[in-house]
Amino acid sequence: MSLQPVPNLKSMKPDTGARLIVVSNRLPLTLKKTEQGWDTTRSSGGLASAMNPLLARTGGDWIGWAGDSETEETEQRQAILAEWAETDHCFAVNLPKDVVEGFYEGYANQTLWPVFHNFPSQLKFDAKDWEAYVEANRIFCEAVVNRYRLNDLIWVHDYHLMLLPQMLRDRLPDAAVGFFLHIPFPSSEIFPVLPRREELLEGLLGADLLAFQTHGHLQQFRAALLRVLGMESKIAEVTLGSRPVRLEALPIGIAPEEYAGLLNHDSKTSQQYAEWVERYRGRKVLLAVDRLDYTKGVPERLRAYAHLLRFSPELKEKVILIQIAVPTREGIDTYQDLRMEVNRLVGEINGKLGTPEWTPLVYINRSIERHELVGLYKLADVCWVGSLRDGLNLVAKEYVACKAEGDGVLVLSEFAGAAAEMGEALLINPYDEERTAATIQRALSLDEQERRLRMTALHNRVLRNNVFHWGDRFLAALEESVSERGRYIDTQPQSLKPGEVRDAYLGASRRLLIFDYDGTLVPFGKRPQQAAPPLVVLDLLRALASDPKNLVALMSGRSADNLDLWFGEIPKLCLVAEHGAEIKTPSALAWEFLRPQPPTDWKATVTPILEHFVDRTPGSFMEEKKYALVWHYRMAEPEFGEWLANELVAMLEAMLAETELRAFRGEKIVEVKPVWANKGEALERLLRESPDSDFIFAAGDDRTDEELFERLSSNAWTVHVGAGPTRASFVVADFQILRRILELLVTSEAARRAS
Ligand code: ADQ
Repeated sequence: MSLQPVPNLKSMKPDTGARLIVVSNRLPLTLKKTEQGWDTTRSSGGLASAMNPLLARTGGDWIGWAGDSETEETEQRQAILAEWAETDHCFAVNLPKDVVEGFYEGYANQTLWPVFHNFPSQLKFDAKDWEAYVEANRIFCEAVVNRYRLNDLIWVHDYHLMLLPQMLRDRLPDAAVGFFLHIPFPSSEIFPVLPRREELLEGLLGADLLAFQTHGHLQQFRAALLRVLGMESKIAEVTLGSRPVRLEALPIGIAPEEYAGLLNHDSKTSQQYAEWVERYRGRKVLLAVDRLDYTKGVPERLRAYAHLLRFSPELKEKVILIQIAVPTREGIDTYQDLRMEVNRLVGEINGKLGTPEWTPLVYINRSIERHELVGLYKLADVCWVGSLRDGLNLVAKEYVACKAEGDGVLVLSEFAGAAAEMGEALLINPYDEERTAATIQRALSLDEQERRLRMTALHNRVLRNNVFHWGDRFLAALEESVSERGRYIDTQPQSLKPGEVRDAYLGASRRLLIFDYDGTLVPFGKRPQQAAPPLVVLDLLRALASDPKNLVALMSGRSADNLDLWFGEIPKLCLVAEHGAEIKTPSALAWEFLRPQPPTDWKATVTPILEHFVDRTPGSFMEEKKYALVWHYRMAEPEFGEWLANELVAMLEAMLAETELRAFRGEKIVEVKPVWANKGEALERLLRESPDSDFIFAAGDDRTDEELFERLSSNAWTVHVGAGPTRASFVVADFQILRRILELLVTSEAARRAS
């Protein structure tokens, strides 16, 4: 059997000649055992609907499970699988029966599916299912590795295969691996309930690109990274050592030509359509098409429909709802319960509200042919998508694609990902049956002009953002992310060589030296006040600052009072307090604010939150600075401290989103301060103070120093103290090595003068 061809095939294979390998749990073809032997059917569901036409156009291999486990290997079965490989480039992965049960029906569909759709109450977990999930991912990995050729692009799909990206990274370190999540990503409140959540996130981070259906899902993913792994990320990127993981929101599309082709050139579709027009003449048709899954809101829709009929007697015999419900995951109890509930509601509606001439609800509990589906889309006056939660929902787009004349109304749940880009639909909250009924009533009576305006805008957008456009964007983002790897490799910091820095120092005529204090010149004390400078540090700073060629700045998160107390006596030393909020230059007598003093009334709101965290965390405490509040947890139990710090930052981020304040993680601290109070800003001021420096040296150990390193040019000597990722050009292992190098600079200069 070959896949349905797509008209006007245009190869979108990248010019590099790279092949595409698509990996998903199910292939677009399913093996079914019948009484006559093995047979091939089309797989149902959104992933197959979307990827089929895309892959037909791009070319490439598809690796997936055939939907049936090998119980007895027959010649006929072998022959079918060989034909799939030959004709359709579909390569079946063999999953043993017990692995399928634990992996597919178990962890994927009874643990991940409910949690990812925000239904934690439906979660079931068995550690054996998890093992099967790991094993299934391993079998998929083996299959990909066997087919992989250098430069291939590997595109992994969906929640069944969340461990696969990292498994592939381990086996094929240079491979380009992209991952697309078809379902939503849950809120950061719900994600942590997931057993084995760390492994899942780590598995995903093996990819070069992680793409989601909406920005909302992407943000939830970032929040989960922060909360569960303590990893910070940028809006569009997570950095892992030398490799970036690009993050994208790419709502999936459909292949509109497929629908236009059936509507305009297929006789079976026209015949079927004509038959239905005749059958439902004089009645308005509402249409709903779903897999029979509890996330799709079928009972909620039926109850809303019953409400509509009860309270709108004028609709009697004038309206009909056609509900198509494809059976799915029938081996799972929850789905059987749902099926019974829906059957009961169908009976009740038709029994209680119908008349001898009128069956208000037509319920079709099977998969229907494509030409029938397209005929129904064309026929329907209203398409009613009522998902309680949905990654995107293709039915919404398919319906709109069939409305080229601008007729018809889309009623769409605000909890479907599609709502983020289909604003002209009438949006509903499917949990509110009464208002949903009112919206359906409105949809049925919307005046023609408004109807056309809304549908035309939707239709044009569905044509534009089609599945090919989506595929292009995904593959382009994947290639871009892979090419960015070089950027990180080139900038891997080198170990700072004392001889080289000494030569540059001696050769310079004007020098600017910037040092962080805690963790850079001295080790951390248990409490901030215990890290007073030893004599050797004071002498070192004094010697460096006294050199007429130098401007030396101590740039710290500490308060101005604290810096004055410890370093105020050193002549010509420039001090920068609170990460750059205040500065005291050698030429000035007093401290200067880098920005006009901001209001500090926010402290009254943030203080009780930090106090609550102090209360919960033995050994932690709060520090108040002029511009900032800091929660220190250096003395708390390390894992508990990290865990709470993630929670605190996630909580504060949401709370401070609209303000100029941000919550920052530092070395065992969470600090709330204005976003502008950073070392990068203070640097501008120092460069004005010493404009013609031909030697710039900056050393620091934590995230606040990274802002400084980022702003300095590549000619500067940027030095990170300690382990961990950094943007600095050089690293030293600890504060002692840095001090020794600085001493070398001082003694070398003195020796040169003496000679
Ligand atoms: P699904 O949960 O399967 O997909 P959806 O996006 O609605 O949900 O796709 C269903 C597909 O099945 C559609 O293409 C539809 O035409 C087809 N279909 C439905 N009922 C049918 C029937 N009775 N007969 C024949 N075909 C039928 C997952 C996510 C979605 C996401 C898609 C794609 O859950 O949120 O939109 O992947 O990314």
